[in-house]
Amino acid sequence: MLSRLLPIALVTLTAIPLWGWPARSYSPYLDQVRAMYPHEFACTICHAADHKLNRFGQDFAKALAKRHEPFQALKDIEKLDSDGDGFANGDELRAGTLPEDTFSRPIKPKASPSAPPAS
Ligand SMILES: [Ca+2]
Repeated sequence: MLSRLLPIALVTLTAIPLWGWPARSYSPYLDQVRAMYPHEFACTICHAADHKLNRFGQDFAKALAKRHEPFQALKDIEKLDSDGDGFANGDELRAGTLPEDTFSRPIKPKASPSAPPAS
């Protein structure tokens, strides 16, 4: 029985890569971003479609080269505005918007009418 199932198992396991096993990448830097900011960011936070670093990724890489520690490198670039949209990277990361995408911005809170003074 085992001798009959073994070839089937081998063919099945061999064919999995051909059918496209779900692609996953791993980055300790992405883990650090997710640990510091409460949003499910993806690899695209630092990488463009061609896998090259985007502007935010380049700023992070420069900071990491100086600090050699992802937590401090992210803290160092929180005040930068990598995409030039007028919002600091840290504000974008906390809001869940993309610090490398000019069209992804935090929503500004609407001005609320001031409460009448207490009498
Ligand atoms: Ca942005």
